[in-house]
Amino acid sequence: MPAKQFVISKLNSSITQVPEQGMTKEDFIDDFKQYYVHLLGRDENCGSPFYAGEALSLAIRDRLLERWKFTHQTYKNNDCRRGYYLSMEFLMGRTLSNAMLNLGVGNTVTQAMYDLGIEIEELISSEQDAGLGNGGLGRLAACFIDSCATLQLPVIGYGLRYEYGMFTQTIVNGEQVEKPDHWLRHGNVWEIRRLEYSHTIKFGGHTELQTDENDEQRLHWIDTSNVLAVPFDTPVPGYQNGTVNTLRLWKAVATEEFNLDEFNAGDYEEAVEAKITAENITMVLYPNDVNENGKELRLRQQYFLASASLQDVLAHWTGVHGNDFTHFAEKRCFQLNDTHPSIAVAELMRLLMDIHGLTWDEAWAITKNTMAYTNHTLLPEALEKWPVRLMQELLPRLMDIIFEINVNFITEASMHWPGDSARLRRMSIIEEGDEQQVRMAHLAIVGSFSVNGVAQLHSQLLQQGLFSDFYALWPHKFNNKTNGVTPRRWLAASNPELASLITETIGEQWVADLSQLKKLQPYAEDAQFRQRWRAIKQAAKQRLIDYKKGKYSAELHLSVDALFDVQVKRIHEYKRQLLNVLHVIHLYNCIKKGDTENWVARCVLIGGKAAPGYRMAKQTIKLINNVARIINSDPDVGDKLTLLFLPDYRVSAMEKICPGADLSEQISTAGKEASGTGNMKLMMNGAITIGTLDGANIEIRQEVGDENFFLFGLTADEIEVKRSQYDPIAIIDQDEDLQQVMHLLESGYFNQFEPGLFNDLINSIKSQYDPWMTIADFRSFVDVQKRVEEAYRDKDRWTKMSILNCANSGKFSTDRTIGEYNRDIWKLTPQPVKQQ
Ligand code: 26Q
Repeated sequence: MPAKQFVISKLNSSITQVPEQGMTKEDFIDDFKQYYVHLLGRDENCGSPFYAGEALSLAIRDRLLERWKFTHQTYKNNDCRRGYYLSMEFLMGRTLSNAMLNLGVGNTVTQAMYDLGIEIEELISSEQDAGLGNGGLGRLAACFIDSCATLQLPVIGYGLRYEYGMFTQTIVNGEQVEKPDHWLRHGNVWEIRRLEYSHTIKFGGHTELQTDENDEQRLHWIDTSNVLAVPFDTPVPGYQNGTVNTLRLWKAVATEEFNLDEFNAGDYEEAVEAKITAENITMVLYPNDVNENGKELRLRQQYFLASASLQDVLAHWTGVHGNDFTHFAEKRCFQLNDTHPSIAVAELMRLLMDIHGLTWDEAWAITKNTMAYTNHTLLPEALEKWPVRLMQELLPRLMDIIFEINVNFITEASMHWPGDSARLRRMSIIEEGDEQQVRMAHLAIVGSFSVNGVAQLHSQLLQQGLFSDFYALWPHKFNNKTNGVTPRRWLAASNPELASLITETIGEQWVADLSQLKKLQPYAEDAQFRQRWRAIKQAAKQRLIDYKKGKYSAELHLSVDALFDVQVKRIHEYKRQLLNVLHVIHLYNCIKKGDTENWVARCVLIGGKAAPGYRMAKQTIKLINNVARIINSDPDVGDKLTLLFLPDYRVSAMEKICPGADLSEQISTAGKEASGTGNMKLMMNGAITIGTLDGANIEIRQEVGDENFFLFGLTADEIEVKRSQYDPIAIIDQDEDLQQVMHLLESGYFNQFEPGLFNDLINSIKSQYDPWMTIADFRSFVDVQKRVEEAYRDKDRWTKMSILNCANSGKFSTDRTIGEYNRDIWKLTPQPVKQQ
């Protein structure tokens, strides 16, 4: 902080009163030219849409900044209760088209660019995706902050500004090859660096009791290596409501450029080492991979996020209320996106006690009344643990605090279950064993007032299984919040043709109140409406074909009349892309046998990234590509069947895929997919789900009705009952179709020049210990796929189902989800902002 505050006294409050920005076509043309020519120094011969995109983005950003300032002012004036969404991932995708939509200037700006001879779509697609997330959890965070702004809730998103986001996937000889995603290479016009709100983050060192000036003993964390957290803010506009919230991402910067003494002594490597170590913290997003569990750099990232964000919130608090924390818990709350930021529980304790002088009891009362935790997984192997030894080295003060939290917790639990040491051992935050570990989920549960799962089944399974002891102790903490997706990006912006038809039919309110889509239901019976619906779907399929053909020069048999069968998501064994491949091989086998009566042409699209260290997932990609090569080049197949692997699946790819999907594959082993959100995007765009009773599929089926959903497979209960007698070999023996599929696979038909390549995959599904029980669901999957074909042959019936899926997708808006978070957990008051 500078000694003397800088104030422009004559400008005073009017410093922020800049001339009002016009919203007409001419205003956008003027501003565009100004930025393009004067700021970016480009002219008509630039040759790349990138700078035109930047110029337009800057013009749009100006309009957001105005509203941002007013929103800020409103929150400040009302001294309202606020929420903070802490997440290691925000998978934002592109910003421009979403910003235009939410500002309500889409048509004006499109026309303005058109007048300049520019196709807006070219500018939109020249923007880099902000891929700061792996998949569902990261995209959920992005959809959540969109809905918070739309509902006018005072919520800030806190995350990390990774220099490198999710890697870019290329396919070489059928295999995934990762390329670093240097998304900031050309700068990022949407972010604003705010050096003045930087904070210092400590690592290492040790703790020491010291006597302060009041003769009180205080613990000090000293001899630390420090790193600076510098915030970069991105505006988050609500849907046409004047609200603009903030996404604040932290970048790690060395506290000093480098050690001058060492530099002068000629020891350059030593001199820059500290800088490199510090700045590595926000260098790269970690892939979602159990092999990455326990890596020190990941813990540094987590603590860096938690500490910077909490210091930021506390600095803002003391700026208004001084050191009086009496009402803090009434005014502030934190939502932890999985356990990734859960070290925040201990960090808030540390800051309140060591920096702000509160007692343990005062600090604990605040912590456990302000933290709320969301769980996103049922896979026990995915639960985060950190070796105590590592924590002691890297975060000694926090480890002390965690031990003390645990002692208090175990004392409380043992009063509930006296003498039940087995249970207490199970529940302890510290796992005993060869190496002591901190169980982050337990820390999050003990330190929170709310624990939620992300779909009904998931929340129920958490209470009955993974967290049953905690549920028995604190049933009131547990609740469900079924996920959603934002209809602005996933319908209004990505599928403008369908959006227009919907608006023409039921009015425009659905965009901010998705339950209105129900009004489409009667139109399923209207032949003329169905025809328009179908034409839009066909056109979207054609665009998808054009897009793909542009990417692959290969001669592909792609027709809009084929059933577009889509499975896009991270590649993981539990998501069972393998089951999909088994079905494709089965269809191929039918064609080869001439068993093609009533054939329905099908185009199977599979996309997704495998974590770089996940062998089975990478082999699955290779298998898909090998099978695709054989099928797509077999003259017997023609246009009956096409299999395509879509490389580099990401947010902007899904925006193109969604509108053109007919069938949505949601085929995880029941009880393993916490919720799923791709299922919701596809449903909203009129795709019909083929799915197991897993995650949010169950609620999708409930909403749309059994007759508009293709259900197959064992239930979560049946899976667990069957597991002990699971005998995939016997199942194969009794199923001729499956035998033939396995024969093709095992004979090396798809890897003639790569013998043995798929042995691990084959062995895994044939093993009686296959946790994902793929073979168990084969027959039921193939049978229901036949019913899919039957339905697809009847165009009217299919179109009705498609309309009904969209019409009943209202529940899956994040506006509903966030409304529930707010009603049950955050309890924030919406803050209307004076519209400009
Ligand atoms: C853990 C340790 C080390 C490095 C990385 C990680 C890591 C990173 C990301 C672990 C998990 C994730 C992401 C998980 C995720 O996306 N889960 C999905 O969350 C969605 C939103 O709730 C659900 O719909 C999906 O069912 C769930 O799989």
